[in-house]
Amino acid sequence: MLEWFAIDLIKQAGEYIRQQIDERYEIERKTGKGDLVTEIDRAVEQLIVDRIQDAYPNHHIVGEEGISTGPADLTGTVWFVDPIDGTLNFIHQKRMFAISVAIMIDEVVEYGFVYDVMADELFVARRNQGATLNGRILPAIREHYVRDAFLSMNATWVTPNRQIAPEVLAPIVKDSVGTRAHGAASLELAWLAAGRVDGYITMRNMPWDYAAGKLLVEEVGGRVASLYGEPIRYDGKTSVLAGSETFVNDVVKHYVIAKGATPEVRPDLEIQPQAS
Ligand code: 2AM
Ligand code: CA
Ligand code: CA
Ligand code: CA
Repeated sequence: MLEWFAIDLIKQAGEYIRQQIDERYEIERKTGKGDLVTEIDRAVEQLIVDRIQDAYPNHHIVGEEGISTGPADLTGTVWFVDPIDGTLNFIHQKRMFAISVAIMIDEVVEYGFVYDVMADELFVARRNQGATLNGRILPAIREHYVRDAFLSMNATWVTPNRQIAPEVLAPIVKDSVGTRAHGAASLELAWLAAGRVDGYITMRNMPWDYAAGKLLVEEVGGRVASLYGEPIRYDGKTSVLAGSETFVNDVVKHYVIAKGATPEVRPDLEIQPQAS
């Protein structure tokens, strides 16, 4: 069965990462100083892709580190794979990174898996069937507003950047109970599903970052949208705003729309890409 196959695969990949984490490995820059890839990221993606292709030759895969087997229209069964989500954490902290895998069937995400490799915490969501953490059912998330939310968001988004004016998100940081930057999108969404944070905001995520975590959040009754309240797409870069329905509405209505922010990239503010 697909779910058990995926779990076995992810656990195997996790074991491989734990074996390699203290060894020497190559690190390469992708677009800038905060955007790195290691030999391990690539090896793990390869390991995962090989096993999927072996077991399910007609499935498609979209992987962060370049292994992609189409199709552009996302029909059939498509696996979104981020072999190490939170590469900077992997390199510097040796913890707080995850393997993120989502399975989309005919354009609907049916399964989401986020595996915190060092904590050995596996979050699993199955569409319409809820979410679990290491086999225990996660309860529905509690309602929040910005004023009583404990948030996960990178400080990058309140400095000049090309996605959003800093004045839009700074008041949210100020009004919330507290803001933390955890540096691994899939894990931040999984923690939201587990009630460990109450909101998550990022301005730049790709489907392999959020596809699994989004289903986790939705399966405990939360909502995941763009910062502007639009449905999230799976065909490219997007902002991500996640939390309870009341939290998401509060952000969109009282902070984003109130400031007149629109989903335009601001090339005039281009800076070195950084961890989002
Ligand atoms: P990654 O570690 O797999 O690259 C960092 O705060 C979070 O944003 C991570 O989940 C990171 O995934 C993701 N991210 C998406 N695009 C990024 C980019 N261009 N540079 C750095 N992190 C990025
Ligand atoms: Ca990356
Ligand atoms: Ca990622
Ligand atoms: Ca990655």
